[in-house]
Amino acid sequence: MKEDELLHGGGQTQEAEKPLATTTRKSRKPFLFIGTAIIFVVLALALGLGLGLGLKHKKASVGGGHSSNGTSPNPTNGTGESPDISENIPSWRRNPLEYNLDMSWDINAAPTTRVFNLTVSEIQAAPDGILRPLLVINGQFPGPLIRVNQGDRVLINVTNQLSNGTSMHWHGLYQNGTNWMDGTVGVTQCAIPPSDSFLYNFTVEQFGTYWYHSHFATQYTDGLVGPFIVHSPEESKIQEMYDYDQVVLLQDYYHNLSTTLLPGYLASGNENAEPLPDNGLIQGTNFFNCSSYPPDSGYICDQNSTRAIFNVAQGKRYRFRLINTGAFGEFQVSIDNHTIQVIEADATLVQPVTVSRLPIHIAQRYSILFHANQTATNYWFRAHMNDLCFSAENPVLDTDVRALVTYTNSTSDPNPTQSVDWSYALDASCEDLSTSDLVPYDPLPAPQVDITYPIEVSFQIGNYALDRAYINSTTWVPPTVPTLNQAVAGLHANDANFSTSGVSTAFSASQLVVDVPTYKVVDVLINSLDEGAHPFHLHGHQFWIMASGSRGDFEWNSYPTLNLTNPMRRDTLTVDAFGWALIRFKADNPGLWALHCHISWHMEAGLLMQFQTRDDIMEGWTLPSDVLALCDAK
Ligand SMILES: *[C@@H]1O[C@H](CO)[C@@H](O)[C@H](O)[C@H]1NC(C)=O
Ligand SMILES: *[C@@H]1O[C@H](CO)[C@@H](O)[C@H](O)[C@H]1NC(C)=O
Ligand SMILES: *[C@@H]1O[C@H](CO)[C@@H](O)[C@H](O)[C@H]1NC(C)=O
Ligand SMILES: *[C@@H]1O[C@H](CO)[C@@H](O)[C@H](O)[C@H]1NC(C)=O
Ligand SMILES: *[C@@H]1O[C@H](CO)[C@@H](O)[C@H](O)[C@H]1NC(C)=O
Ligand SMILES: *[C@@H]1O[C@H](CO)[C@@H](O)[C@H](O)[C@H]1NC(C)=O
Ligand SMILES: *[C@@H]1O[C@H](CO)[C@@H](O)[C@H](O)[C@H]1NC(C)=O
Ligand SMILES: *[C@@H]1O[C@H](CO)[C@@H](O)[C@H](O)[C@H]1NC(C)=O
Ligand SMILES: *[C@@H]1O[C@H](CO)[C@@H](O)[C@H](O)[C@H]1NC(C)=O
Ligand SMILES: *[C@@H]1O[C@H](CO)[C@@H](O)[C@H](O)[C@H]1NC(C)=O
Ligand SMILES: *[C@@H]1O[C@H](CO)[C@@H](O)[C@H](O)[C@H]1NC(C)=O
Ligand SMILES: *[C@@H]1O[C@H](CO)[C@@H](O)[C@H](O)[C@H]1NC(C)=O
Ligand SMILES: [Cu+2]
Repeated sequence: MKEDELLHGGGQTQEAEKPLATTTRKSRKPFLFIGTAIIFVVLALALGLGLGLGLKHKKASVGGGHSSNGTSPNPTNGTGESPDISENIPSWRRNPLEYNLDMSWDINAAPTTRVFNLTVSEIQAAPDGILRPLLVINGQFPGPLIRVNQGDRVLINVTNQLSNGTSMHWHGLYQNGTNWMDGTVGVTQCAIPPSDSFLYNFTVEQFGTYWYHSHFATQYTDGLVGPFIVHSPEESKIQEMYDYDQVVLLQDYYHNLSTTLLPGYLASGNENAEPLPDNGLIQGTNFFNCSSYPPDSGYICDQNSTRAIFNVAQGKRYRFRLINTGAFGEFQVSIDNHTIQVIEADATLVQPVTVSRLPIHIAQRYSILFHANQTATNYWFRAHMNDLCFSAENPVLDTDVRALVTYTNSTSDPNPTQSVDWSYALDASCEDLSTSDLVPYDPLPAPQVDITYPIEVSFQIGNYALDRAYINSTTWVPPTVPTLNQAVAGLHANDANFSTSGVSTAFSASQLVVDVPTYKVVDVLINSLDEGAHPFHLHGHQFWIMASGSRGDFEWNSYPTLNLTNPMRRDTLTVDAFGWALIRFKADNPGLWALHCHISWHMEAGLLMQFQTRDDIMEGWTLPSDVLALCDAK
């Protein structure tokens, strides 16, 4: 099948593919297939229950005196009164069943080309009951599941129906040899202009849990996020550990467009007071108490939103692939009465580690396993938003973000004596799970270091100065011409400024670009002088975490004795408040790669630097004409 035909509907599409039996699990297949149809992990929304049970659906400005606020719809106690959910899901809400990963997917299928269309537009929608402008993909929120196998080529046609530019970044994927498909506006591409489209075309060399999001200013915060799951034959070794596989999106959530909130945040004299989330969502939904806002707030609020529901069957084992697609808030995840086992962090399989509560910061992913072996009733799945790391309190925010885990297909709130939260205190800090707890399942020794680049992270807010973030003395502002385009042109022209070693002098003052000699092993010592925790993400690589600490400084004396055997490797690491981290990567992937804080507000405030690697390969590149053409539009 030609790619052109695939693209234009001539052939098999993602949806049209028949699920094939995998070779590794043949004996269980028929059971699983039926199971998927009948007792599967339904992640059903309780939408429509209200209709069935006579809840009032008054539309009013908030504070209109609704009596049902913040609680689940009336209990059905498993009597099956809820109407078919698909008929009651508002058209803008993605059916969460789409995030239920059918276990009959063929992880051993030969590499193929898979085609997706992502059309981005702006609508009015109310994910938690409050109506707001929301950016959606293919008309729905959150974004569609992208599911492929390792080795597949993907063709993803992103069409922009917004009045602003957009882009899409494939978080965690290497893009080895296709740096211009990385989706990072100002680094690897110009924004896709309104009414235009761009075809992302790359092969997927890794496997595990990834996600995609707009990488244009703070835009993803307004709805442009979705899961990107890659399977592999290598997964057979862990598939034995679970019966069902489920994507779970967690995110903090604002009732206003990020572009509305941004000017206040960046305003002069603002002491880095980030906009505070108004709510948290699981699978793009949650309740919100309409009466939290005064009647004259101007918000339109319907007290008919809902929670995510996970149906489980007694005795079955579940894999939940948690993805924090939020802007600012860390979550601490737990399931009442059930311990959870962590088996994957940022697409690195890890030796199972049992925890009761798991911290997950912005852009990180964890796969957790749990066994539905408790008394068959309802329990809370908790994603506690850690507001202790916020600069202030938002009175309307309920940090206790929950979904329902039900053994009995009922939507009643759990009985508080039966569903009991873990007594361990919530973390007061926003630290990651200790790296000593995370041991990669497939060992990979860290190579010896060649070059070390220390960097300092700070926020500088003076009188009358804008609130800007700095790496050393640079605060990033996206350039009109992406640094990749500049570098390729400069290398072609044999401009020596573009093939230096160390901090590059070829770019403008708002670009901190470190040009790394080919194949060198690089350590970056991130030293934070800031009072907040920052989840740092490196594009195009997984890094080894060589050492990290809260407070204090890296002990240079310890450098020769760092553990090289099998340190944890991932793509997003939280650097603690006033803390530091030493991360290591091999400069073998050609291109311009961003290293940035993934908190939307901080990146927009300038917390981004770049590495330029493999000049030897880049000097032979000619950027595709469609990539260059993005910069021609006005
Ligand atoms: C993508 O959209 C094109 C029209 O632009 C359509 O022909 C094609 O079938 C779509 N492909 C998929 C996988 O949805
Ligand atoms: C509903 O909101 C009202 C007004 O804020 C409050 O008094 C009441 O306790 C809330 N009820 C529930 C169940 O949260
Ligand atoms: C379940 O529903 C039945 C019928 O409405 C009711 O009699 C019973 O009390 C309910 N049980 C619970 C635990 O709510
Ligand atoms: C849960 O109940 C609803 C309503 O009766 C029914 O449509 C659905 O099939 C049930 N789901 C499971 C997993 O039993
Ligand atoms: C992408 O989709 C748009 C809108 O349907 C279409 O005009 C364009 O031709 C598509 N691009 C490719 C490469 O198929
Ligand atoms: C995708 O990229 C490959 C490799 O560069 C190329 O051969 C192919 O023609 C591209 N496909 C489309 C539809 O542009
Ligand atoms: C588009 O960009 C402008 C300028 O930054 C901003 O005011 C507006 O809110 C943006 N629209 C959306 C939907 O983000
Ligand atoms: C809530 O009620 C409003 C007004 O009746 C309706 O437009 C909206 O679709 C409902 N939302 C949900 C999630 O059911
Ligand atoms: C439930 O499953 C967990 C994880 O497999 C196990 O540690 C625990 O002992 C089981 N508990 C019961 C009551 O079977
Ligand atoms: C959940 O755990 C609590 C505390 O250990 C216990 O009291 C309760 O009975 C458990 N719930 C069920 C349904 O077994
Ligand atoms: C950042 O600043 C520190 C302290 O001045 C310096 O040692 C380091 O070399 C600088 N790093 C870069 C990448 O410029
Ligand atoms: C990227 O490809 C180059 C060959 O061009 C190879 O040497 C390198 O190991 C690859 N890096 C990754 C991270 O796959
Ligand atoms: Cu940050």
